[in-house]
Amino acid sequence: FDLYFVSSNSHKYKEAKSILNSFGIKLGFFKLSLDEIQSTSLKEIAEKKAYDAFSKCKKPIIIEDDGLFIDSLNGFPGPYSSYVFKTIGNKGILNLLTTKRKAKFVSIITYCDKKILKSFDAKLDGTVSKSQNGMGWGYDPIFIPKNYKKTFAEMKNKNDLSHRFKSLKKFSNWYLHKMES
Ligand code: ITT
Ligand code: NA
Repeated sequence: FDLYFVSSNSHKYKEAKSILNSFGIKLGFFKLSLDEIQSTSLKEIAEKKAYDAFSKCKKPIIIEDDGLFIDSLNGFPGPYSSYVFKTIGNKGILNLLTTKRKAKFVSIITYCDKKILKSFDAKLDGTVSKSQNGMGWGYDPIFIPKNYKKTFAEMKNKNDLSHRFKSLKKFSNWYLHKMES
């Protein structure tokens, strides 16, 4: 492989691999848990994570940092999405919400090699559903993208419209140009 995805989360890798494949990019996997600094900036977390990943793997890598930002909770869980999922989970999130349910998923992809550290971000607006629907990983059973009626977990085409699709699309445009020059 020319490019590796570094993450502890194989769900993220599977989706990233399939998305990048559709753009003609093959993606390997280093399953590693990376140190995450405590910061309110996803980009800062992502760039530190990417640098750490490159130092360990010594190959061109990408990492991804995501967050679910809920408007009525002032953006919580945001940068704490991974921890909040492991602690209170989807049930805990549903218990915190009343009528206002607007939320967004944010994805940052950071590329790192010997010379370059570069980030690509994207967001997807939506709402938090009233109950968990469908079988999926992470927040998939409670996130409904804007203009849709189903949760990510119930959709067949999540990978065609997700926050991950959008950030990887930006990344691949840049990456494919870079490989040509
Ligand atoms: P890394 O090792 O790559 O950091 P992680 O799972 O900790 O893996 P993040 O720090 O990016 O990943 O945490 C974001 C959390 O948000 C993640 O653990 C999921 O619970 C959730 N999440 C991110 N993208 C998601 C998606 O497409 N569908 C459902 N949940 C998602
Ligand atoms: Na993480």
